[in-house]
Amino acid sequence: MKKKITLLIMLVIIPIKSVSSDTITINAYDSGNGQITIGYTMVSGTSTPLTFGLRVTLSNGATLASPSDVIYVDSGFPIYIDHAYGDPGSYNYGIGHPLAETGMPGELTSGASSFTISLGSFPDSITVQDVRAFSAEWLSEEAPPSNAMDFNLDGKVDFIDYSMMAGGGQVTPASMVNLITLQLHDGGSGHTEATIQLDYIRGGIIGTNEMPLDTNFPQSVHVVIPAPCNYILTGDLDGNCKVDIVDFALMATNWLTDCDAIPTNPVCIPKQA
Ligand SMILES: [Ca+2]
Ligand SMILES: [Ca+2]
Repeated sequence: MKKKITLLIMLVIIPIKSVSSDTITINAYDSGNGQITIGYTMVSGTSTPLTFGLRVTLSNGATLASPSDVIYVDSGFPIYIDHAYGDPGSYNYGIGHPLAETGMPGELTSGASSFTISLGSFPDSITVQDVRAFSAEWLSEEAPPSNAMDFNLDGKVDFIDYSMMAGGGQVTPASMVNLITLQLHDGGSGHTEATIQLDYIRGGIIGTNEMPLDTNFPQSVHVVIPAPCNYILTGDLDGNCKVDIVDFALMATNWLTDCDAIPTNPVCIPKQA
């Protein structure tokens, strides 16, 4: 940690450009069965994305019913700052949750038509203790330089500081077809327009150059949401009336998870009384 703090002090001293010329395009599409898949492509510049703060709004009453509607997240972006906000001591590196309440800190706990995708990538040199120390100050606002985690001295601790901590040679892919896939639920019309914008509270999209990336927001994607299945079918985990590879993938995602042993694992959702 001491070595890193030295590095961070150096980063603060180095003048930072006010505008990034690096541009990322977000590619969102209807991937079938009421699912939306979000990927990206760097279209200019030399940096690649380090963190994402994406606000998603669903029209026609469509929702994410629960956090388990995260079908897939790329393993290269396992850090979810919002999960750590409430109790940094409980932070589990790589086990947090990528969905957050829009406009407030914390993990998404129930169905929502508006939510934030909050995720990022760290190099292996950043430890759990480093993340906890940073998370304890997440969104703090103090006059600089009183907060040691406000690395760019702008008076608040956010994704800019987060990316500065995570900088130093981190490399992420220049494009990714599937960054995250979400299962949407119908609000009654059989389809929704999913509008994606930057979530500025969570810093928008920060590049490995420690600067916000320019992007193609807002954008929307039309997603067809099939009617729910009216049959009980053992093994149909996504409830689409079919047992197929998607259900198998859902089971594989939680393979060997033991909720009795680790009840704080976010995939362990308590049954309603
Ligand atoms: Ca700051
Ligand atoms: Ca199924």
